[in-house]
Amino acid sequence: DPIRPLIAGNWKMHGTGADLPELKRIANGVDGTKSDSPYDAVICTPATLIDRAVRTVVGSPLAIGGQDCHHAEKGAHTGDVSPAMLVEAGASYVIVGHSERRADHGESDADVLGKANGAHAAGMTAIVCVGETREEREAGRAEDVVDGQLAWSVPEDARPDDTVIAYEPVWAIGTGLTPSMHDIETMHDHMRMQLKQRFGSSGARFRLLYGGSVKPANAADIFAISSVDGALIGGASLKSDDFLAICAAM
Ligand code: G2H
Repeated sequence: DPIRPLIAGNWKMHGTGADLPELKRIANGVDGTKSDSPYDAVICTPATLIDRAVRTVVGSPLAIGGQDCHHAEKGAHTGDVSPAMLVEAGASYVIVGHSERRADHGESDADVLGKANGAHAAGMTAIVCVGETREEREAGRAEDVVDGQLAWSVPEDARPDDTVIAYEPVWAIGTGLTPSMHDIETMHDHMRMQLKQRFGSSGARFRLLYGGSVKPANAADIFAISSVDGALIGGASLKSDDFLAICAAM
């Protein structure tokens, strides 16, 4: 069977009640019904919006996710949100290890691993982000860096139905810069090989998303790469016209 693509939006720290009509337009425009749409789609909103977002998109094929979670189910962790809390709010996916969290909050691979495990324990699909910085790429270390992140932040018992990998080169995020199609293909092929080595035949089934300045103008080229199984979209997921144009390119 072909891998079912996933188109994931990451609203980052954008999104209040005023954005729910835009979310509704996304939900209405995403193809098909849950059973026959040609791809899965999710928008990861701020935690404060999840409950209302879920109620806004109910009945549509669009899922709602979170952007981060704590690893534990509950406890004395002021300001944190647990995986179980996201699930209760209605999230079915959660992004973990986004480079903005790795950078802004000093999250290590071990932290990300814990969050992915917590997400799994709560029944969510974890979208685990990996990707090199510009300095690492220029030093010829991009594949080594991504290998390390995959090895140490993807759980040992990860499965293709509970774990998605998003390759987001840090220098392509929100900058308008994208790697060449050849560079994306090379990295995705490399990640696929690593996952097969580690997980055997199931390694061939994980969804590998590309993220970093995906927009309507480049989506078709990116989706044409056979080892790309979807996208993680930041800025262009905030506008229904852009997000739906990217979906239409799948
Ligand atoms: C990368 C991406 C979404 P953008 O962070 O995760 O954001 O599409 O704005 O580069």
